[in-house]
Amino acid sequence: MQPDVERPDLLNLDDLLTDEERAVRDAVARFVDEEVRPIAAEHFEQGRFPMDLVPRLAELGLLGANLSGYGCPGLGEVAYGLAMQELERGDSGVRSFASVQGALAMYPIWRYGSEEQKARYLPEMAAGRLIGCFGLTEPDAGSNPGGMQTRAVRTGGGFRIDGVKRWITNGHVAQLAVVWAKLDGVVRGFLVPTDAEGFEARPIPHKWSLRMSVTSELYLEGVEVPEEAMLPKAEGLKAALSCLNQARYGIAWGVLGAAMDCYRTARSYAMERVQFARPLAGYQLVQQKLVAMASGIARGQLLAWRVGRLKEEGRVHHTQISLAKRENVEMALQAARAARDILGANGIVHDYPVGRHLLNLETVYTYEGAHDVHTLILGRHLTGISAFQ
Ligand code: TGC
Ligand code: FAD
Repeated sequence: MQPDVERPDLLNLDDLLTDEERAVRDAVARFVDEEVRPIAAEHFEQGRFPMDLVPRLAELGLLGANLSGYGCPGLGEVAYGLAMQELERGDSGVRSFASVQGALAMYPIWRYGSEEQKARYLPEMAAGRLIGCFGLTEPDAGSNPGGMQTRAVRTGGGFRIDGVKRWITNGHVAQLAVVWAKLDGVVRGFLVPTDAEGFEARPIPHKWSLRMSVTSELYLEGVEVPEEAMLPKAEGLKAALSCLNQARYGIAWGVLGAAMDCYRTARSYAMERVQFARPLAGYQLVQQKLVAMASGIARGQLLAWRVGRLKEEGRVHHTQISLAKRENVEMALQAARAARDILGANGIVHDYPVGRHLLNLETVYTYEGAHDVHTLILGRHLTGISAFQ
């Protein structure tokens, strides 16, 4: 069978998917083509997240999509990944919204919460009526979250939390913050309503990346929460890191969507744009760039698919997720740069999506573990020697 050069799918990987997975992908693709792509450039320029997409994401089952029970759809991991791919084909900010809501705010409750916490929050979050955020990073603790300064102390009926969290996606539109803080020196997770006294979320202005996404700083000054606000089963940094695996997995798929959009745009532009009496696509140097993009996407699709199947079998190791996040984000960033180049001056305007993807991917390269942090995670795995310090 002739491989699909337009999607692209050079290895006929479509054959590895079930009918249900293809149906999920195609439904999300339609939503993105009809409701996200037409508004993405304008929202990016204005630095606004389109909140009216939230009920639509919920209707499509994209909030907590791979979680089961409590109103969550229970999608398989590959179907979930394909949905993230399509969302990020629209914009990394839309994928980020779904990642944070599902993988970083709902997952810790689903995995580490009490029955009461799950029943109270998860159905509302899956329906998009309650937005969550995930506060791990601090001004002085980014790659090294173990160095966090946020502290919880026991009070008569619960805990008092003090600290600052920075770079928090959805922070000032969330009703619930999952805040990681040290209690007696041990990292614990707390469910903090954002209208609690002493809690304030401030937007981080002047971003030139992920502009179609809300990014905030969280201030907690003597915030009092009851005993039931602590996630009972989350003890130690390991619990917070396990949530990152969920989000990193979604990113490994998501960036394929950004790369595919860059490839498609560059390919069709190169076929039409004539310079020196031939279409750009007829020059060897341009073909080399298109081939590098399509080959990178094929490798990335295989990698994401394999990690997805391992995750479905409950056998995935977090270093395999690091491998997929690291490889695929770098591949997508290279694809976006090549596409920007092929479009010439047109690559720098929002009439085409490639510049927006390129700028977004600079954030994706850094968040959820900076590229080199994943290098060090994998280096430690290969050698048994930590090079973090
Ligand atoms: P380390 O000694 O390595 O680990 C402590 C314990 O945790 C275990 N562990 C993990 N468990 C599950 N999943 C993982 N990914 C894990 N990584 C480590 C580890 O085995 C150990 O267990 P045990 O039983 O021995 O106690 O801890 P460390 O302090 O040396 O830190 C390691 C390091 C650097 C890898 C970690 O801190 C790290 O991953 N740093 C990067 C921080 C990061 O990614 N932050 C992301 C914030 S959230 C975000 O960016 C959202 S963006 C929005 C979006 O997703 O769209
Ligand atoms: P640093 O840790 O200061 O790293 C800076 C550079 O130093 C990087 O290149 C890094 O690779 C390198 N470096 C660090 N340590 C080492 C080392 N040991 N050896 C070699 N090189 C090293 N966080 C959340 O908790 N929740 C969110 O919702 C969230 N959303 C985000 C949204 C956006 C738009 C952005 C930009 C960030 C978000 N983050 C969030 C924060 C993100 O996870 C951090 O930015 C990331 O973990 C890196 O931390 P840092 O920015 O402090 O960089």
